[in-house]
Amino acid sequence: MTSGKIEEIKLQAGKDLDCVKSLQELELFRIKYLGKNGLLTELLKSLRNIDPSQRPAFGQAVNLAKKEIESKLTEKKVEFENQVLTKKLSEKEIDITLPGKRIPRGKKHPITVVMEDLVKIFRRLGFDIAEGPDVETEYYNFEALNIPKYHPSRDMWATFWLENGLLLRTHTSPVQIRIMEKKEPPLAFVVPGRVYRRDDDITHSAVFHQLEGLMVDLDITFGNLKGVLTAFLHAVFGKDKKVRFRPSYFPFTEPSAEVDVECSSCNGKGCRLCKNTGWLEILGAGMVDPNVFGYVDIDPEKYSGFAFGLGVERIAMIKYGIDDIRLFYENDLKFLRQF
Ligand code: FA5
Repeated sequence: MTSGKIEEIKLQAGKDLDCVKSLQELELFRIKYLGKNGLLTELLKSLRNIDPSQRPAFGQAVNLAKKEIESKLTEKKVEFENQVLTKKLSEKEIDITLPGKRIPRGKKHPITVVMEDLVKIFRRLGFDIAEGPDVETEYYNFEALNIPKYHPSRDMWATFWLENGLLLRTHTSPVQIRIMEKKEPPLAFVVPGRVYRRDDDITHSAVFHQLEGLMVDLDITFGNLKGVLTAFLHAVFGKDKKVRFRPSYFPFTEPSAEVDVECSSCNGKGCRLCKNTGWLEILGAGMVDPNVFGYVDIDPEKYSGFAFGLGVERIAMIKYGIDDIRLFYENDLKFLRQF
């Protein structure tokens, strides 16, 4: 095997390439010279039969020839592709006077809109905004809220547990603790946020939003709680919508209450959505339990406070007359465009 053979192949390749008339023929050319069993590939394979002292020089010469042929092939390919494109463009006229395609503009999700409206109402009532993490510790989500380990009330929140004792917060109440740890009364905060529970039916979603509220100061009473929440409910639903406060239980508030609004689907007559009660529960509330103040070093003899946690999806359902909470999260554009 000599370098003469390489020159011979290069010469032949040059002639062959001149005769190539299309991209398909170019592919056949590539296979003939550079393919798995192509002429140059075969030459490289024959290296093992050559005198070892001549191998490096021969190998280099074959690789050089390969590169030359490859670069000519690429040139030719670009030439053919340009020809094809020019032909296509000349056949198909583009009417540049036609109007362009309109790209639809995105909008805020209805839950974002409702959340922003609710926060605005509380801003007007003098509340500040705070936020906390979605991944919480057991301490903030339960313990410091007066829910010790193995306390049956932990079952009120079907929890998604993570590793190392962490969890996805089941409510925005842990942020109450984070605020009170850092700040001294007087306090008035709302906390918008996403929360997580192992729940799934027409009024319960596994991921949903709450707006937590906390007010702590001297002489705060249940009357203040009722006054603030009534002002809020009037601002959201108007003065005519029926609402009711009813006694309830939360480990971190005493006394506790829940607030229901007349069902939007049946106007209080009773239906599948309100489980025939005529009411939809929108929030839990109460006076901060003195035990909770104990965890954050606030003197319960001096200060008192109220807290509440409202379900943003529930309020959106009542406002817009939606009878299945899961519709908010199916990403059906036909549904979402209505807002
Ligand atoms: C709580 O989460 C308490 N942290 C609320 C609270 C805060 C009470 C401060 C006292 C003081 P509850 O589990 O009831 O409470 O949830 C509050 C509201 O969230 C409910 O009234 C309801 O409107 C909404 N909610 C509860 N679970 C779901 C769910 N799976 N999907 C959608 N909304 C829900």
